[in-house]
Amino acid sequence: MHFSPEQLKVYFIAGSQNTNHDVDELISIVEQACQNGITMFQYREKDSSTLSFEDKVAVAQKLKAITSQYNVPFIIDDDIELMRAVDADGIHVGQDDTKIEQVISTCSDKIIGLSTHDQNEVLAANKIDGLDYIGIGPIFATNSKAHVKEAIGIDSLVNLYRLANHPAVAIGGIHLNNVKEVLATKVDGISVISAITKTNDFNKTISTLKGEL
Ligand code: 3NM
Repeated sequence: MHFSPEQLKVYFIAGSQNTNHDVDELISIVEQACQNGITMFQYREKDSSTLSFEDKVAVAQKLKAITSQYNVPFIIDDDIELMRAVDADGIHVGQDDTKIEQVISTCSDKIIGLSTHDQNEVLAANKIDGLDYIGIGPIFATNSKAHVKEAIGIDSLVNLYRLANHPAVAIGGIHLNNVKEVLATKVDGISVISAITKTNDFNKTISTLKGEL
């Protein structure tokens, strides 16, 4: 699938560790998120996840069947083999994951994203050809990720986004009560786990993350 920065607007991330290891719940949430207007989805099976590679392939196939019905790009977190097994639309890596150079050289046909947290990482990302977007975060404190870095806050987001020469999503601790401050920075998109996995009103949550409410 061709990448466009518009796809970053509401970028939902989840894996079974975010739904109490309940895969059916994960699939149901992704379907409702797609129905209510997410613009990108990342399958991130990590941290306390207990799924085997075969389990992940089976879940990813189901998730991809859903996202493709809604034309939502399907991205895999840090697993080139899984990405290839399900022919996902893209791959996202962090600084301590598979090296971005390896991802670029082997996945040039895919959407490619990289997480960044500070000025050095953004400046290094600027030099990477073939990178489609970066994540900047964590903006606020979050419990959704193991070994998460310290929150950087809105002012650092503004500075890092200004330095960046790739489209960027803000991530980490973004909820309905603070999303307006993040949207005011004019960053290309908002990326969330718990704002969507824990919502009981998908339409309101996703519309608010888009800045429509
Ligand atoms: N990456 P929530 S923060 C997956 O800073 C992830 O790179 C981060 O979850 C980073 O929206 C994060 O529930 C967790 O805070 C985001």
